[in-house]
Amino acid sequence: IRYFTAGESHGPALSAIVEGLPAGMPLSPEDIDNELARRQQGYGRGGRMKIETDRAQVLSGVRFGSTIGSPVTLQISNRDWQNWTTRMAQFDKPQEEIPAISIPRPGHADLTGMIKYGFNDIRPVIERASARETAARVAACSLAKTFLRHAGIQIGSYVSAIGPADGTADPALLDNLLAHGAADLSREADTSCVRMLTKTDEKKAVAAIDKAKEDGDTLGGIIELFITGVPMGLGTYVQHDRRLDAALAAALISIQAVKGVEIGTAFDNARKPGSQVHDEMFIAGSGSPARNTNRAGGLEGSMSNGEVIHLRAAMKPIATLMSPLHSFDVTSMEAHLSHIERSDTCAVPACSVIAEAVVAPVLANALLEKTGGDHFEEVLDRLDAYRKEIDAK
Ligand code: EPS
Repeated sequence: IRYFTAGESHGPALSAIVEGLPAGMPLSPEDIDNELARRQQGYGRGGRMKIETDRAQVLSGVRFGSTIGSPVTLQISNRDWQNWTTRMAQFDKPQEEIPAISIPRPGHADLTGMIKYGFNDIRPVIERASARETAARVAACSLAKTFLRHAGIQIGSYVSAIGPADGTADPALLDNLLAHGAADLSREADTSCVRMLTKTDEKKAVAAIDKAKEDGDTLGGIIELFITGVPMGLGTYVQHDRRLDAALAAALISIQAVKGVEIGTAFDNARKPGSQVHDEMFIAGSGSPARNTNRAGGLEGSMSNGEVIHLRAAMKPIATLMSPLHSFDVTSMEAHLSHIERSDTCAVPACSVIAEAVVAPVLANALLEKTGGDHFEEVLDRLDAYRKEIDAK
């Protein structure tokens, strides 16, 4: 499965082409649009989310509620486009001069982007560097997420920190929510406006966001991602570019503002001796191998090891500050406070939904590499046979 997205934040639409899904996979509009709606939630978003109601129009690759093996084209309209037809016109030159944005924001793509692409205006950089692009990605990846769900693989997440507000879940609560698959965890997190798991944590996070907004500041945070139902043996250690841990980390880092990824308790593990890190193996009463801990986060030798996959991602605070930082004007080369435009105070809850999305094609590809198959039933039959083979060992 591979996909591309296109579209500017304030252009007419975002689009995506997704190729490589097996034919015959059941797909409903809700499989895509529910993920788009989840991505739009979250306390701390700015005015834009009040304008948009993201829905994907399917332009190819689906017939009578099933994929047909050909590329799927998805399109999401930008409602805000109607306010930008002059500033973002594709061909018509504006009647009056549109002032260039010339003061780059520290932490954004602005300065390097304009120099690299030869612009004297930051606008074209903002338009594509914007996290609005993630709407197209979530739509594209929702197809892989649906594929995995049908294959018994569930992806879930919650937010464990927003700025200084810690919301790390109680391990027993987490185990409970993961017991029947990671989708339960996400359903629970979705009931909170910050996707945290207790009301006390939610309150602290909301207060932190309110304070940041009042100060003209922004907040980042930490996302916990869990994937359940992954059979042992997806990915491989035999070649660098087929390592599942590397591909999952790359997918998460590709999300705008994500700057750190951790697999299991990797950073904690680094400070401890091996005897306190590696997850010991036992033979359970049922006769199958079992572990009491999962510090490796479900990945050993760059392969899934049959345990729950646990990834953590760190999102930096958004770079557009209403109380701007020091910068300079690229036209006059004089010191100036950085450019301000409408933005979010915090987008960590949305980022957690995006994180769920972007890992889906990675896992779906690892699964397809194991099973092969052009038709969905063929894939499921082979997966079923593989699961039985593992269980029999
Ligand atoms: C974003 C800036 C804001 C966010 C946007 C990401 O948009 P605008 O400039 O239109 O106010 O709302 O996120 C989305 C539009 C979205 O759909 O998530 C940025 O600069 O990254």
